[in-house]
Amino acid sequence: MLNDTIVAISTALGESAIGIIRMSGEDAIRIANDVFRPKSKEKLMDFRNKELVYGHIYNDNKIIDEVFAVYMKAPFTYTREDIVEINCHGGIIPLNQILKLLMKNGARMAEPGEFTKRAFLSGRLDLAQAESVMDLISAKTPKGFDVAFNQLEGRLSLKVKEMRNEIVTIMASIEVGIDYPEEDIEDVTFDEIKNHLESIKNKILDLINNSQTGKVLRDGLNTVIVGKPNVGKSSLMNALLREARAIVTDIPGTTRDVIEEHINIKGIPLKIVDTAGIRDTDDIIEKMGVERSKDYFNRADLIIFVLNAAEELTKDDIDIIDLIKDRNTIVLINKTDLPQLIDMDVINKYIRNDIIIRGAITLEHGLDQLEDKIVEMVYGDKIKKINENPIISNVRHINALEMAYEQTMDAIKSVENKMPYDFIEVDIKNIYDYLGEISGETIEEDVIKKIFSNFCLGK
Ligand SMILES: Nc1nc2c(ncn2[C@@H]2O[C@H](COP(=O)(O)OP(=O)(O)OP(=O)(O)O)[C@@H](O)[C@H]2O)c(=O)[nH]1
Ligand SMILES: [Mg+2]
Repeated sequence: MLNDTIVAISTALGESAIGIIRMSGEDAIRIANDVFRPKSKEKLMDFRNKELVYGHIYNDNKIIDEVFAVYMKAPFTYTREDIVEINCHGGIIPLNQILKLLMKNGARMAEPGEFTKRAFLSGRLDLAQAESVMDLISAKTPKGFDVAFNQLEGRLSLKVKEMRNEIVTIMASIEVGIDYPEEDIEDVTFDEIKNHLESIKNKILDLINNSQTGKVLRDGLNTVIVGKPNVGKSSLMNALLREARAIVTDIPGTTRDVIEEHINIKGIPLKIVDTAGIRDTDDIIEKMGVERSKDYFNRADLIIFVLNAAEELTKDDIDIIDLIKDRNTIVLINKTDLPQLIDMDVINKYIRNDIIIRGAITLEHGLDQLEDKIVEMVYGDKIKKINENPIISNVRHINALEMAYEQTMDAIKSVENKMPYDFIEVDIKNIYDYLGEISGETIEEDVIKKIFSNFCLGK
């Protein structure tokens, strides 16, 4: 199917000033010459490569629209094929009429992602880069866009290529071992292989560690505010949102249901959830709220646990402390503007000092520190490493890296146990293949199909 000429509307349908129709393939220029009449010369192909040309689209002798057309000659185009783009008026009628006309003249309607798929199949982009195109388009935050853009530029691909080259080197050492078994080079070779494998293992691990950040930058950090009733959870939600979203009263048990909102804190997208205060209660509605709180709590990436400084710790607090023990948590000790009754000695017994923030949310005290803490939680001490390494957010890439990591551990074990060379070689070949899945060098046809079918039409 690679030889036919495909066409699609590449801009969003609606009422916009301009809409773009893109056509790619051998017949693109022939079809364009049939329907487009430039104002100043005979045909589109009489103009310079990539020159924007003014004229009209004709169906037989009837003008359909006034447009600009551009001819991009292969091979220096997105698909590496001849491409013609037509900029027409952005309404549904002109776009659809021109699309139909081009199809009548021999173009086929493109499948979703087919332009990018051709870019991949022609070697213009590798698979990771092709996938980033979609992430670029669907990015919801500037940081998410940056991550995708870096990937399009090929930073991940380069890293994968480096590792695969290193594996080729290891394979060469193994071949030496296999080819000259009688020589006394065994120990040297084993050491050498192990060093290389360790280095690869660390590189893969760095990438995997960054992927958590990548996921957050793409989907938002799932943050849940918990605490017993009346400690100031809804007040915190409102303060972070900078609007009075949740109802705040001095009656414990005010929030009965969960409230979700999306916010951006210092460049990090958060999905923030205010929950019903967790306590033992007989009120049936409140009880349901408490159950839902626990549900959200279990799925959170980050928990903000709020305590009231103006009260002694209660059993409800201790119960929650128990729940958050192994979780990613920030503890806000709120209402520090009131006389303090909370016993810090007890708190310090249960909670690490570096995750505690003190403040008075109604006075906006501590809000800034809390926001900084959230940023720190996301980037952690990885800030430097993140800059050195590409951030990965694509689940398929993360899975491939995790498989490659497992295989590397297996290979290291085999080397340590001085297993036969051909045995070790199998593990190492697997690492090579899993890494190759990221760039698309070792991947099944149907996986590729599935990836591109998730694209939008016209991309
Ligand atoms: N003095 C003082 N009062 C505060 C502070 N933060 C919240 N409050 C008050 O505490 C009361 C309860 O606040 P909420 O934000 O409704 O508490 P909540 O944790 O959402 O309570 P539930 O929804 O019942 O679980 C309100 O009267 C707030 O004005 C603070 O920092 N200082
Ligand atoms: Mg509330």
